[in-house]
Amino acid sequence: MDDFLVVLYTLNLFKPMKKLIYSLLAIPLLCLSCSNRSSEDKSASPDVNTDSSNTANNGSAAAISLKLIKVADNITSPLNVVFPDDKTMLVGEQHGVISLFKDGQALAEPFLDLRSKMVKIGTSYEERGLLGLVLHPQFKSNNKFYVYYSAPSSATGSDHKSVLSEFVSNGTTADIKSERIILTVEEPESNHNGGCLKFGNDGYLYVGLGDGGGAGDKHGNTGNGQNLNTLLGKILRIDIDEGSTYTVPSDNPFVGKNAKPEIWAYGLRNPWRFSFDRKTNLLFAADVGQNTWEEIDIIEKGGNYGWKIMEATHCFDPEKNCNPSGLKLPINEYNHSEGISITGGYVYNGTSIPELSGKYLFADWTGPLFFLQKSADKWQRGNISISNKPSENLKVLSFAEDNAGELYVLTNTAGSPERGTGAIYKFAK
Ligand SMILES: [Ca+2]
Repeated sequence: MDDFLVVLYTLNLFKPMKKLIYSLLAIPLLCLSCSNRSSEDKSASPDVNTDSSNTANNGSAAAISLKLIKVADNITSPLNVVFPDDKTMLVGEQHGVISLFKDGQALAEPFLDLRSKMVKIGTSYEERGLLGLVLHPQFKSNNKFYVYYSAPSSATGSDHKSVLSEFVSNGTTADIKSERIILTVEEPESNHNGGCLKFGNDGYLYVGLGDGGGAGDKHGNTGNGQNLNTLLGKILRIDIDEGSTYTVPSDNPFVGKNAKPEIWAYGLRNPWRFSFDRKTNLLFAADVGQNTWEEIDIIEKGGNYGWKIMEATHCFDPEKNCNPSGLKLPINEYNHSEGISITGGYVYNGTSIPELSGKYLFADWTGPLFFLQKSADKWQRGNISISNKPSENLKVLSFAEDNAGELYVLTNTAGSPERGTGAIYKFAK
């Protein structure tokens, strides 16, 4: 059934048939980060909200119209773009190649080709690959950068392992032999691999991991999200400048407790992109939902973001009368009438689009672009329309932020790492 839905997406027939599918099939939708479902999946009722005062539907904000300026094409699956300086960008694609662009043109030689270290990436639906890329805060002086990719594993019960590694640039390429493996995490399923990497202004590296995959966080008694003795379903905080691999900052919330000390926050399903607001230092994360609800969270030290007890502000397991006490609920959510898989972005801190200033820009993978703005103590959601949309069929894979705080959207026309056309666009007025 999953393949059938992928085909519908590819043929752009999914939206017209969506209502029919909903009415005919009591099955969860296939989406980025929720594939490989089985018939025993739990379906959370969208009507079960444990506490109406905690609803994340806070009204809507007036729409904003923007333009897109193409800054790169001739690529397929851009998941990460980082900016060594104002004239160069590194583009990491899901299939494992990082390219260096100077003044909008890719250099002929790949900056780094990780394919020899990775699992073979599927040609249709695929959640594994080169998922994370970030520059060291002192990249200009030490040339270090970090990647997160899916590597083969022979461990019992593993589909593959997620690998976090450091490499060193020589300016126009990076020697693959410069790899320093920092962390590996066995992944029981092919999906929900997280992979977002960001440095905080504390100098520590924050790493997002999905719940290990399958559906409904099915591994273990409580699922991985709520299990503090696994790194799966967490955001980690580690010091990659100390030790042969890394060390754990002494002020991490679970140091000295019966828990993995690397954990900064937990109860996540598949954080598909998080970012710090440069101005406020708030950490915004998009957590992909299971069957019904997509959510945005503000991640705080030691916070439990609910999965799999809750899907956004709704009971998931148990389906009714779950206990939300102690859980951090999202600041906003939307259901699967508006999209199927959230893609987190950035708070805009650039100068070219004043009306977007201080607003959190994000999207659904199927294309709709949104923003959040704080009004009193609520986060209201508004739509972003694109006046010069290049295609009606753009999957929003990810976002990027340059050194000036301007934002970019990373797209593909097919939603597959080896098919369709990829492109990177800068947002403009
Ligand atoms: Ca949650």
